[in-house]
Amino acid sequence: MKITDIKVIVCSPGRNFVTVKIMTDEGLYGVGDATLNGRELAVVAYLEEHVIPCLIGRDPHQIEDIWQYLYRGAYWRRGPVTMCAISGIDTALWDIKAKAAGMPLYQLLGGASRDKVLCYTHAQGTDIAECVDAVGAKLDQGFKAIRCQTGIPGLPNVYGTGKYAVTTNAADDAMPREEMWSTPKYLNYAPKLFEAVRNAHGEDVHLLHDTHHRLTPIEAARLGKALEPYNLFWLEDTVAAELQEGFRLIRQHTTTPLAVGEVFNTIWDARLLMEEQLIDYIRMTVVHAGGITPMRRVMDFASVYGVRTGCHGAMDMSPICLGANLHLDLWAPNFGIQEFSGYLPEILDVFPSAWTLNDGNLHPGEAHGHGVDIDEDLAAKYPYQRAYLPVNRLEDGTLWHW
Ligand code: GCO
Ligand code: MG
Repeated sequence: MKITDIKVIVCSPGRNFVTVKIMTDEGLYGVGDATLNGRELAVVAYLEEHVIPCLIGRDPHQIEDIWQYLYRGAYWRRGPVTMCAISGIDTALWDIKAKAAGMPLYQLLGGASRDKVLCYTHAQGTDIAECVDAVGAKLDQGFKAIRCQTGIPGLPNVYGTGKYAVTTNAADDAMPREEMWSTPKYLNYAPKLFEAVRNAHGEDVHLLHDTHHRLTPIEAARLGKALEPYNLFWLEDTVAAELQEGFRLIRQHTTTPLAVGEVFNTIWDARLLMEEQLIDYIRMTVVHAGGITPMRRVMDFASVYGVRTGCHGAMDMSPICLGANLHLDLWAPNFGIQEFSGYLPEILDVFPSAWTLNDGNLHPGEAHGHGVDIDEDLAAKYPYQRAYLPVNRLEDGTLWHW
């Protein structure tokens, strides 16, 4: 088999997506997600100018060699733009291989280790009462695990809450919006949220929380300790992800399980965290990690240290990325949970998907390949819109982690 053509399709059905489509001389094609939220066109240029010309005529079955060629061969390794581009290619190649084999992708990975994939969804409110109600609504929909985020008195527009909770491209995102942050206000308020949610909804639901890299290690340690009575499934992204050593201090002080890694893009970003068992869940995901080939390695490496998986799955990972993640989730012996924030209906129309959601669990489906496609005609009706993630400042104006 030979690669005859590779297209990069950019569309914005409510938010921007970059999709790679690889065609072959045998008529089989595969698709992969290459979306990097807020930096989409940098990945498009990387693919069109530097990757695609090298792959025309190559055998699409040589997934490992193509991955090494694009990663090692570039000399300039790592980084989100590079790794999203490689991921688009790698995911499309696995899609082709599984279609050629006449199997759903999880069979090629080693088969299913479970019947269904537990997922967590999001509940948020501008205040605690609203978030408690939102948790109730998600429980009514059948979800078993719920990430809770609330606005904080005195701080407008806190991440994951209010108007900006749904990660669509809002009209006012054409330039970076500014949010405001205060760690003291947050640390005093966050435990009250979980006290209220447990009081209202009991002990059975798994509760998660995301701090979006905004704390220092000792602040994260304090928060983890304060949340212990509420028995969280995980506390996510407490400190800046670059500071792997910072987790040593957090770990010494709290038994709240820790998750990190949505911004990592290679296994080396998480090596120390896993080797020293400083985390419980690794949040890396197919699109930002460079594809299925390296994600399988991350998952295997994590399993050696008792670390479980918790793939990032917000709406800016396209349904293709979710589909690919779900095949890995169904296979991985050390699977933990899959994030699922859901999609707008127009996104699901553009990306016809074999995966299903039932009673708080996902399944990748039995379609050959990874089971997600792109409707190119429909995609063309939703042109790209420049959109940024927000930036964050402390109350005195200091630029802070977002
Ligand atoms: C999550 C994430 C997202 C990210 C978003 C950035 O845990 O789902 O923190 O909300 O902010 O994916 O593009
Ligand atoms: Mg997060």
